[in-house]
Amino acid sequence: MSTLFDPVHVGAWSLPNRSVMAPLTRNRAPGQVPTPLMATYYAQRAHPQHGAGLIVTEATPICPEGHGYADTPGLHTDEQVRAWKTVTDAVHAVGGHIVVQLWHVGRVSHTSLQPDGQAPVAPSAVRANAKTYIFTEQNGQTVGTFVATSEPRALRLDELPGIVQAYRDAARRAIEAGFDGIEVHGANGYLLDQFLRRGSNHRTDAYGGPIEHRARLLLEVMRAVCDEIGADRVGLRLSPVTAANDAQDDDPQPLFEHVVRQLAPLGLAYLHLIEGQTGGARDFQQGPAPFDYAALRQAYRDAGGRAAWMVNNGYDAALAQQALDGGADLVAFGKGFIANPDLTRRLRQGGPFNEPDRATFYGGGTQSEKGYTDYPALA
Ligand code: 8OZ
Repeated sequence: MSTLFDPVHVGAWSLPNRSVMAPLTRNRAPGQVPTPLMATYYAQRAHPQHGAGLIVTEATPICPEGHGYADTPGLHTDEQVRAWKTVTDAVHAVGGHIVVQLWHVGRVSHTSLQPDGQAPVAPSAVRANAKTYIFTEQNGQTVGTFVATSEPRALRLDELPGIVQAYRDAARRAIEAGFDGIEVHGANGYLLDQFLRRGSNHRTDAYGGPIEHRARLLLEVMRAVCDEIGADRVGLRLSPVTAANDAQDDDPQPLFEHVVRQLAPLGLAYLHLIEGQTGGARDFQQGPAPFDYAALRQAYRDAGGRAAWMVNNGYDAALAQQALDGGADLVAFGKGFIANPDLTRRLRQGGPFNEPDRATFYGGGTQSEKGYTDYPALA
């Protein structure tokens, strides 16, 4: 039987343990460029025994239109590539592994964050009943506020190859920036998830309607990035039942089983499943029945899929061991890694755990170490 603390081969990587730092948006990259403090933050969490066996970065937009929140770091300019290189160098210097999560927010954005104040792009012109995070000037001070997302415009059919190309370009830049690979963000109601689900995809062309059509863009993106950097350096995050960002589908089981069956021949490094409501109830349900994650994995394995199976959402040491005993390969921890740079060591010895400070999850002063790099490791 494997434990969280045993090494594992995943795709192209030999990971020292099975504990993964989940992708975590922190809004600490002014001008959309990674900072030296971000290098410190990730390196603190990269120790092969005490920290994460694999780090997945915060969600990182692949193009200017892919941004939907203030001060998130992109991967679409040379300056961003150079800045990310200092992050990956710092992580590799301590023996860590790091992949970048490639993100396009689609309709979960605000005109003030879009090039020339344009409407955000989406499968269909349907506004998300969701909030996004922007900075505004109030009395000479910059204040972060949550605001309603803007009305999007539907992407034209002839624009979709450009979206696929943007993912491909970002995958290439990820390797230039020194990342060990990428994770495609297919979860939480962002662009690729918007195409998957009936609530946000009302298209009548080859990218809307039946499951096979709604899954087309995601699958084209996955094939493109695998072709660009090798499937053994590529993961994908999915959230079959989340309601995050107004994600809605009335029958997710056949939808996601179709997706994983189609992914099976690609030879991905890992599949990353958010179980239940992102950051909330693990038994959250959409559709006619509780989602059957075991059936999803079986559908993938039956189709010949060999990727490592990563699980996430509300895990502690006991639940993680249960998941590994049940056939999962990797467990991702979010809030635990915000507050504990040496979370893996603490899980192994049963604590103690620093408590995360919610007030500093987002923003919190781009140059400030508070709630970011000042959580102590055990002596
Ligand atoms: C929290 C705040 C902003 C963005 C996700 C990228 O839910 C996010 C996100 C989370 O995947």
